[in-house]
Amino acid sequence: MEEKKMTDFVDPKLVPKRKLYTGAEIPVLGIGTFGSDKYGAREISDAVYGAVKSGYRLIDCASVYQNEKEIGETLKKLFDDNVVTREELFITGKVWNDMHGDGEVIASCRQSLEDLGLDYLDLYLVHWPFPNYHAPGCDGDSRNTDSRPFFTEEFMAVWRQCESLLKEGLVRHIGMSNMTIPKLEKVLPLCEIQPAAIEMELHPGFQQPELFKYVQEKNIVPIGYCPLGSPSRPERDRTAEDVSDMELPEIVEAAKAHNVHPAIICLKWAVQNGQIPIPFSVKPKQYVENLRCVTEDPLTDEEMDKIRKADKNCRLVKGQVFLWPGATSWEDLWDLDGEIKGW
Ligand code: NAP
Ligand code: SBI
Repeated sequence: MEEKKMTDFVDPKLVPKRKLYTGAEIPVLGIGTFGSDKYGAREISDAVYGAVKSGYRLIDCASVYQNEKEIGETLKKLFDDNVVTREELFITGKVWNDMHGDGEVIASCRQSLEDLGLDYLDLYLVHWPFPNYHAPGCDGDSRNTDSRPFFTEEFMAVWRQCESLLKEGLVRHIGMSNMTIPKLEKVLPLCEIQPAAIEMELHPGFQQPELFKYVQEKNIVPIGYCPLGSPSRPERDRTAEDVSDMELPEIVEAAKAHNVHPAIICLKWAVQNGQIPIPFSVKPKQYVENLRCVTEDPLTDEEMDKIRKADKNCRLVKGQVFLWPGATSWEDLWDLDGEIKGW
């Protein structure tokens, strides 16, 4: 019994929290739920059960992951089994790119709430800042001719719906994902309700230092996706030049020094750097060690500094399937020269 306790459970009270600008608390690490076209809905919802039982309190969901119904069944079981109460969990949802129209954000959020069996979400994000759709599981070359670039007015129409969700009490915080500084400069002054959190790709090989600093200075909490460099990501999100974070010498060296898997170093670095990483795993050994690592044996300042210098500026989720007709490269999505590309 004692050994089971040691290996399978991390006391959630020992997991540090961060405060959102409302004063609400969010755990410094959560579990992702995107199966990368490799893991099915049932496998993921079972992992959510195991993860919450192990001490996780933050769950990163999205309608496009196509598993909210199964996760809803899991949540019901967790509540029925008295593992956790709704108020102890922090659940994020996201509106997908094909639901940006008039009333569609509200309809999509209501659908997610119904599927998840909840009456509110803790955080609701605009998944991508443009209304481009491609079918789940499509390949990297697929393009939708109806795709559109970012327009401030169109984004703000989406955001107004998020604001109304918050005013209605269906969500407690709202936020954005896959933003850039030029886009934030356009929209933040127009927000009646500021984003509480922004989800962005963050891992040792892609640290986005300018965007990260910008977001922190605005008192917005940065949630880091692909914190381990997403080793199981779909083929469409792979190129020959991509770095493998867990093989970076600085990560491997620290892993040896701490006698842990390189994944653990990526997560310790993320949390000590002020991010909220949301690593995915369906494997109990992995997801338990991922959570436990934030409660013990921190990296030294010297290790943190070495990892900071190991940044390769290597974006993994390039988003090329969202390109609009006339766009030339996935780089057009990310405003690299400070300008928002469009028609
Ligand atoms: P990730 O968390 O960086 O990588 C997940 C993979 O890492 C797992 O599938 C597993 O590979 C491996 N792993 C996990 N823990 C490990 C450990 N302790 N030791 C060794 N390997 C370990 O990448 P991700 O799933 O792409 O991203 C995480 C979450 O971020 C997603 O699930 C999703 O919720 C969110 N996300 C959001 C956006 C957005 O646009 N907002 C985009 C991407 C992702 P194996 O399965 O092969 O063991
Ligand atoms: C999907 F289900 C389909 C496409 C897709 O592309 C970019 C990466 C992403 C996302 O937006 N959020 C993820 O977790 N993965 C994704 C997911």
